[in-house]
Amino acid sequence: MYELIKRDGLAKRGRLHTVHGVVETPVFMNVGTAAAIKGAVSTVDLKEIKTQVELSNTYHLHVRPGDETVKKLGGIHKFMVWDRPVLTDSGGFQVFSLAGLRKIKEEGVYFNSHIDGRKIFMGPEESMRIQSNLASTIAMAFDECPSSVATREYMERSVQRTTRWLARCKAEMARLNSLEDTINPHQLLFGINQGGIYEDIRKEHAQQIVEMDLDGYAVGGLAVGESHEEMYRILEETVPYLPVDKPTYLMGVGTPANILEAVDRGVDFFDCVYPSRNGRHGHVYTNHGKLNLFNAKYELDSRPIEEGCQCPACRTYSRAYIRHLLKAKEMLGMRLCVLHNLYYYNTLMEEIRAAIEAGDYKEFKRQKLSDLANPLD
Ligand code: PRF
Ligand code: ZN
Repeated sequence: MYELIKRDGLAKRGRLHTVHGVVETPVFMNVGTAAAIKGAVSTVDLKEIKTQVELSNTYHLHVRPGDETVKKLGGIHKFMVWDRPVLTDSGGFQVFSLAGLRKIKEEGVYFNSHIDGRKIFMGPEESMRIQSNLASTIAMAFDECPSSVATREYMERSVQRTTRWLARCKAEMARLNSLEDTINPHQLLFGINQGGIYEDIRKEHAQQIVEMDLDGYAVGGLAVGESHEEMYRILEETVPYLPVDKPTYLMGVGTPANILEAVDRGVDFFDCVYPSRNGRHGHVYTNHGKLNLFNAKYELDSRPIEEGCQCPACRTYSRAYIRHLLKAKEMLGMRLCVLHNLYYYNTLMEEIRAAIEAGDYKEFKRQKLSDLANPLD
């Protein structure tokens, strides 16, 4: 059940009640593709860095260790020892971005595993069964994320197929949720809007999927190569057709600035690999932009990554020490950077929620964007 607590312009402050607890929105979900946040971050750490929702991938867990295995071990929550909400992406996007040779048919997608090359088929029913075995809190519909350079003709046919796939997802999810041995019979299903940069296709698709009355709606197919301005324009043309009284999720986005802009256009769920991937490369977020800790100017810098930050890295260690760890390829270096970055994102979302509650979002956004664009040193 989603509660819309407050609106400030188009920005939404909401609360999603689930069987695994409450999600305060806007929220940034922390990406743990294969049931692990890359960078040696444990689920004990996640609680300390204010993670609300962990995100895993159907495709990866199906390939390894196998969703049947996870089911035998009691589902993903027991498996990874995480009692808060988990969202699983459907596999559609990962198949398109990772798998080798693939063939898209009406029934689903035929592709080769990126681990051992073996042939795999995944369609809407398979994706729902895998996600039901994993027993995540929120399952995502099986969609096609067409290339950013897809023609209008391709996009139209792809989106129509994604709509037919969504109807199959909904029916299969209802069936699975009613079975005796389903671990989470309250699993939620979010639909995904597609349509690339074609506003009329986006709008028509949004209207069709909203009629299907799902638990939440995602905007997919963005941040796949189009400009930021184009992404903001598509959000302005699409989000108004999605229900305000359901979660609105922008998949795979993005930078702090992208999130600030998307919240202002009505989005309240996000996920992105940036904080963990950048952290593993020694790139750390601050309110005044990103720092590259490999830079020589931090060699004798005894300050924390960000003054005042209460994350496990900043409470204890200096830029100079973390830089040394990174250069010496000590795992702790990466780990501290990832912890800081996720804490930074999760704290940014906390500030966003407070600003919306205060009815002060526009001014908050203006100030944040201005700070982000002005490096301190
Ligand atoms: N579909 C799915 N997952 C996704 C996307 C999508 O379009 C994107 C696009 N940025 C990220 N993750 N299922
Ligand atoms: Zn920090």
